[in-house]
Amino acid sequence: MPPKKVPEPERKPLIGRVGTNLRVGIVGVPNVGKSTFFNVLTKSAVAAENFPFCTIDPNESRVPVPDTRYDYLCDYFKPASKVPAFLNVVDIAGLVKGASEGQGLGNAFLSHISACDTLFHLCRAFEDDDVTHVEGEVDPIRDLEIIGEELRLKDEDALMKKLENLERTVVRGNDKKMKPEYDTLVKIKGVLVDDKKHIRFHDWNVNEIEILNKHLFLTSKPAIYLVNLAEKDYIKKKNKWLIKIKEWIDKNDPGSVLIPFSGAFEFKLLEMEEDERKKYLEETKTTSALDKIIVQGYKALQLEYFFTAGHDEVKAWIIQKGTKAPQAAGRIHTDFEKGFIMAEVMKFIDFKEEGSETAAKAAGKYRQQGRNYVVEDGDIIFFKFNAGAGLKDSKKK
Ligand SMILES: Nc1nc2c(ncn2[C@@H]2O[C@H](COP(=O)(O)OP(=O)(O)OP(=O)(O)O)[C@@H](O)[C@H]2O)c(=O)[nH]1
Ligand SMILES: [Mg+2]
Repeated sequence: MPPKKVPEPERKPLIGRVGTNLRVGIVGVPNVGKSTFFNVLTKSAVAAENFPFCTIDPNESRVPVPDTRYDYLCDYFKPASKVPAFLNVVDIAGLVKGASEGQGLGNAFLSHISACDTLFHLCRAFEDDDVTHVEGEVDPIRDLEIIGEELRLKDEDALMKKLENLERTVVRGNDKKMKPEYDTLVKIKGVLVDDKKHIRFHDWNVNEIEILNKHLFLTSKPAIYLVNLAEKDYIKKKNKWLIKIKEWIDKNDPGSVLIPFSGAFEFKLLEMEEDERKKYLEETKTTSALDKIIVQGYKALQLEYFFTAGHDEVKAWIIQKGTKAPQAAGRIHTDFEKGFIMAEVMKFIDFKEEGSETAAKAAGKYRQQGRNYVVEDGDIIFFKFNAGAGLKDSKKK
């Protein structure tokens, strides 16, 4: 009898860790401005000095996700409590060639990368003779190749160990239960070792994703490329490396986002008083790149949020993309999920256009949704649930 075909669900599961407490890790070769970027992004003050391997242990911080919808809701309700969504960011030690074999700071920080879910690949495209480069000349393409290869080698190493173990039980021990996992790992080997490709560049099916998510390989994590430019290049939006990096991404990591920024420029802005900053941005006709970086990082983590909004509180509740209404309700309280009855959903744009909750309701734009409703980013929701002792809703009075 042929094996039963499992139908593909309408929505493929996401590749990566399950949960909402996900992190973006900043990776790159040493001394390219990772900690400086971390500091300006999270308004922290971790050591960022001019010597390679200044960072050893990872630093973690969180930064609010900028969102004009959230700002609008806060302005409208003037709530007593405001809780935006946050992006968790980790500053990791620099990686060098041979890191997967213990060079530089060795293998420890590869486990730090492993604890992250998306990577900000930071590369240096600014010239500054005073800032040491471990590989000599400034060459972001070479640096990207080094990082890509180290991550791939590390995965190869982990994969081969897992395969070796499974070979014992599946091939020699005839363990049927582990056969699908073994077969998937053999397929991963084809991509990672034979084709020398990163895992995420293959179209995996549902069953394979389940196995990938058990192992969380480094090269299955999505990436965003951040190019650190000199301030003057950032202002002019010109740098000889930008096109080359874009071409490299199109070839090696198609679909990934490239964002140019300048650590020096962002640092300068941070040091300025508000008025001074405004004037400087007008003069240079430039804006900070940080908001865009945060938003893109958040997207790459495949996280979204819905809002609960009222005079007590405006809050962004973080969910994974594709979350259905009862599970979204469960983010607020497990009782909301257990006793879920319905979600009353208003699109942000409808709320804004109609001008109030009542007007949106009158216009029929406050929709009642059931258990199968997939929550969309930016939905404003009130949940109705059964708390054992009758109907309740999530609206705070
Ligand atoms: N000119 C210039 N220098 C920068 C810029 N960003 C960082 N630097 C300098 O580069 C040096 C290294 O910066 P860090 O932020 O510590 O670099 P890192 O990548 O965290 O380094 P490791 O932790 O050692 O891997 C410091 O002297 C910074 O002041 C920049 O945008 N322009
Ligand atoms: Mg550092």
